[in-house]
Amino acid sequence: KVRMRKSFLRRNTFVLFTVAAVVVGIVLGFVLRPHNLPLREIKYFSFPGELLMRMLQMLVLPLIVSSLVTGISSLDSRASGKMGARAIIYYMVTTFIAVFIGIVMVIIIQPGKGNRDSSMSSSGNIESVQAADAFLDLIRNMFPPNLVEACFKQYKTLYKKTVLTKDITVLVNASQGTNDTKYSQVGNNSTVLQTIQETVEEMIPVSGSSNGVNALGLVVFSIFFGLVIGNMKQQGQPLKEFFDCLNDAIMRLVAIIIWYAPIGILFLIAGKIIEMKDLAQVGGQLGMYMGCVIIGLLIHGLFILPLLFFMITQRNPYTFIAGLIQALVTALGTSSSSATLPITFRCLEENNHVDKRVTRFVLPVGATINMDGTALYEAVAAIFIAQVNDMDLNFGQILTISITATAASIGAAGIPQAGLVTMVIVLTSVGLPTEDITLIIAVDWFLDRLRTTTNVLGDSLGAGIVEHLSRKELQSLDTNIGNCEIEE
Ligand code: DAS
Repeated sequence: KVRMRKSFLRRNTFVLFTVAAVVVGIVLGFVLRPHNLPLREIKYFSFPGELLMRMLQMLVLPLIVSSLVTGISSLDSRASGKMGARAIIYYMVTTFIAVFIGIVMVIIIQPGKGNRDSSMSSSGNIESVQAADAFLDLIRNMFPPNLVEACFKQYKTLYKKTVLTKDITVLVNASQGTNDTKYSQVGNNSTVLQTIQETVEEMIPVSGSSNGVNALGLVVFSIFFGLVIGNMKQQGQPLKEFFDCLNDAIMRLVAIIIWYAPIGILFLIAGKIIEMKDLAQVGGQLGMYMGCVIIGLLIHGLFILPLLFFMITQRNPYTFIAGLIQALVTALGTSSSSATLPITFRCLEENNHVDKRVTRFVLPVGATINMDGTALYEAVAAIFIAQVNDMDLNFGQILTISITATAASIGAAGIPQAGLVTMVIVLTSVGLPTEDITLIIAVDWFLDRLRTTTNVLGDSLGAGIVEHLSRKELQSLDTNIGNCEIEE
């Protein structure tokens, strides 16, 4: 009883500590904001948050490989096949529901209708990425030619063609009708431009750098590698034990980092609030567009996904979500599903007691290809841009947007503003001007946090659903293991 109370307290201490960090971060941000801190100070101020991002990103590569190889090799091919099929069906169904919600919202609210806000202007020469090219790149990224080095080059193909225009500073300021000096303190580059350039550069890392990880390539390799080791039976035991031990070691590192997480999140949120543009200055159309995305994400994340979870598992979804608070807050603070992955593992296994054989299999896959928030956002943004251009989309074009938004969300990496960059695929597929991405750049950093949180929520509820649907396979595996132990 004492032990139960202790772990209950420990868990709640963590959650309260994390929630307190968010509140303090928001208050601190708004208290310091009026002081117009120069960019240098903001950079220093955000440093603790950057450290958290790096600590978590450092774990992504070993975590994805060790958890997938361990998770899949511990299942027989029949069980992993069934579990994988359930996960993929869940991902496809929830992503299409998210896109449908987004499309309904943007058609009802019509944020782009009417004359273009004077403050919204777009120009610049963002090269479009043909949908077919992007699809081939997506498949190509699944099979990195040289595993280690190519893992750091996934974005050279898909994103090198999406060259964000250098005059975004002007566009961003114009889109908000301000020539905010704060953003011109570092020469020509505004903070927004810097953020975007850093994000895009993050996606096009120098080979061997630790920035971008080709999660898609790693996931595909680890799935096949895990299946092969699983079929090697006794001969594969040493490898199985190695990856199992590696996974435990990585999760112990997570247990240490999780103590620092609230501090990092505090400074990430405060730093972003200090440097953010006044959202109040955002023009009417842009504000309506934001409202569309936010309402859509809330409907999907707080009603549709929990309803689906309850219908399948007959469990209270909100109790399950309460156990995910730290992961959701980390997603909000980091804008990165991949960076949040270690915390998502810990919340599901420690707080919600989801079977590790399920989390190790579905979480790395989900964090890479299941992005409901991103799919919803890309569909809304594409139709918003069509409305701003007074372009009436027919049913076929809306269907095309639904499909390409889903594909683009699968192709988007779990790193900040990945959904903004893959948006060019959706726009190109229906002939919309890709340079109009610059209309929505100014508010993307804010919406990115919300859609990343929705992505992590979808992955986590998915793990709970897949575990429930696979309980027969898991029980028979436990029985087999039990029988083996008795025989031994
Ligand atoms: N930031 C991405 C993620 O980590 C989502 C996006 O950019 O749309 O899930």
